[in-house]
Amino acid sequence: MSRRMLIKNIGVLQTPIGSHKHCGEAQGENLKLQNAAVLIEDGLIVDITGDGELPRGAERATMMINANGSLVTPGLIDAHTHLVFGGWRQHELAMKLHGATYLDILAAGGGILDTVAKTRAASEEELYQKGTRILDDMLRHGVTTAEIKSGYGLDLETELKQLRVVKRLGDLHPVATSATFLGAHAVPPEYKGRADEYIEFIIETVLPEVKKQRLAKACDIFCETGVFDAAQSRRLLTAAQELGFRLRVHADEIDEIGGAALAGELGALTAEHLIATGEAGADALAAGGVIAALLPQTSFYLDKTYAAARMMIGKGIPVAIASDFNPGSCPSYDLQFAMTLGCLKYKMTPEEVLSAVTVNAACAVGMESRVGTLEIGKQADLVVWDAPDLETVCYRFGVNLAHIVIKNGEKVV
Ligand code: IZC
Ligand code: ZN
Repeated sequence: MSRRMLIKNIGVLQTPIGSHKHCGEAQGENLKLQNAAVLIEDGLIVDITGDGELPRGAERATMMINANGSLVTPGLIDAHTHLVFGGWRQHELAMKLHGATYLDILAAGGGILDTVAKTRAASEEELYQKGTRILDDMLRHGVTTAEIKSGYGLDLETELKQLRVVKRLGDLHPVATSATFLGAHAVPPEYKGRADEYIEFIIETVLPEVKKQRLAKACDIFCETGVFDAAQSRRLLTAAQELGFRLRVHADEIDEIGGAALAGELGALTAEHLIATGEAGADALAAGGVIAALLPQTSFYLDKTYAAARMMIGKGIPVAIASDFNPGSCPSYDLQFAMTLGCLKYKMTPEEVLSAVTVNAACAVGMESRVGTLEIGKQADLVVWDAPDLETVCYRFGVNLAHIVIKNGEKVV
């Protein structure tokens, strides 16, 4: 027998429409249905109605949810996280209070490298259990799909261990995962001062193994001062592209050293951060059809400026907003706070922000045919909010307003 769920008394159902990147004017185009209902069968949306009408077949629903006049949106998609890691880095707070910057801490062997040591030391089971708890809480906050990067192994064994954990989380947890190989996240201690040789090692040894074991669809690199320069990034990304990986780039997080320009030139799927990206870098992104995955909580936590989102939208670049959850530059996976910052700091409208955390984020993880919008035939991933409208979700902060979360047609929160 098929499973049928009816969600009724939806005050407003708000969603972007379509399975494509929303850019320019379309970034802010949302369908809004008042007094709506959604019928779900075997995990898929089979009907959506508005104006108080009920879908045909609603009476045969075996489960009913009364939204009591609340807002319903697609499940949120977090298109940039580093959520599988050992330990935390709370000791960096004191270093920051004494004036050390993110890159100072990394250059002194801490930061990412501190997490690398802790991730190498952690068992696969420990990482899995910790990842599960994090995903449980993300789900409670309305996130139904998450991209997860490796990059805290920086050796063959630990990178594969991290990616196996991502796969197991995706197989067993309600939150769907999309794995990204970020072996070029930092130069490991064994290769100190030999970044070119480390890039060579990744290309020759690690990338082919990740591909063979089908542990990631995308390859990413931290293109940044003191980490990997544009030439090294080009070498790795070109090799990855030849192996069939989609490309993502940590670009211009702190300094504009050519990451965005490279992402545009190579036609990367995404360029992420873009805090320091100027007009020329943005022009390259627009020309390459690259999604800008912006991470406002990181600007907040590093006390930096904010990416020029309005300039990018004006150039027709599709903007996604993600959390960047990681133990250093952003120890928060609160995508609702990122949405608030999207309005306040990027000057994006709530409608543009919704597209940024749903349809454009779905495109950024290559899952746009299944998730990211509420439409007939799409997976039933949605959030019933403890709010009457999207404005409320964007306006309030520091509280979790996700009330009921449905993943694949199952009530999971
Ligand atoms: O662990 O610091 N920026 N990678 C690039 C990060 C932040 C994560 C970290
Ligand atoms: Zn990141």
